[in-house]
Amino acid sequence: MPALALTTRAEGVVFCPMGLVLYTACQSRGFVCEWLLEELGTAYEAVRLNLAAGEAKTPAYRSIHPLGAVPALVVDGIPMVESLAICLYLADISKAKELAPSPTNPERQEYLQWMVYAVATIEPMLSKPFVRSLGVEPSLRPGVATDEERASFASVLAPLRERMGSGHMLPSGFSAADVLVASQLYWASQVGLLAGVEDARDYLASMLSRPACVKALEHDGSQEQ
Ligand SMILES: N[C@@H](CCC(=O)N[C@@H](CS)C(=O)NCC(=O)O)C(=O)O
Repeated sequence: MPALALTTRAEGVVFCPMGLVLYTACQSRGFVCEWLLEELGTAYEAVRLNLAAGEAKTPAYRSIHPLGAVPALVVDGIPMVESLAICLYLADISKAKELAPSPTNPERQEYLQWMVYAVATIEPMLSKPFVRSLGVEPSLRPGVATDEERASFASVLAPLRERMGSGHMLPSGFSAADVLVASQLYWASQVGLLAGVEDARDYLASMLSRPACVKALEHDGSQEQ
């Protein structure tokens, strides 16, 4: 397969090398994929697109992500999109790190459940306060969520509280499910949705202190949009 050509703001044309290439943008869903890549400890290239400047809407990038959105992952020249699919894929190839239970492991069911729960059930609860927060000065964003939104958010977290209290989403310990759930909690904390949910805040603080997460967060804020 021929190498894909991409135009980026910084360098003009970039040819994707073989291996893992993550197309992302600062403060985007690409963060969760980058955190997982850091947990994997594998070599990867991150291409940071400036969404506001339209860098994701070029024909070249649309050959990777047809909607011109991030994230996208190119694996040995083959592109894939959707953050959840990318995370499921990365966790499955992380044999050495065991970030996902194998298909025959009894924990696989709960693992898949929390992976999907993070994106399909928790994430939609963030969207309204998040969109509202975009027009608000950063220091005031924690005040953006309404009482009703906070109460609804606490109710979708209720099934996770026992697991959060134990430190991990799976009984056996850290997995990609923690990365997915904690990423949603991280975004929720920015708009005040974790006010009063102490166990979620404690769990989030412990996840954010992981070296891989610290590194991904540094990258996530490394460029102004
Ligand atoms: N369901 C997709 C959503 C992708 C998405 O909407 N990404 C945003 C950034 S977080 C984006 O690229 N927005 C720019 C656009 O859609 O034009 C996923 O999880 O990957």
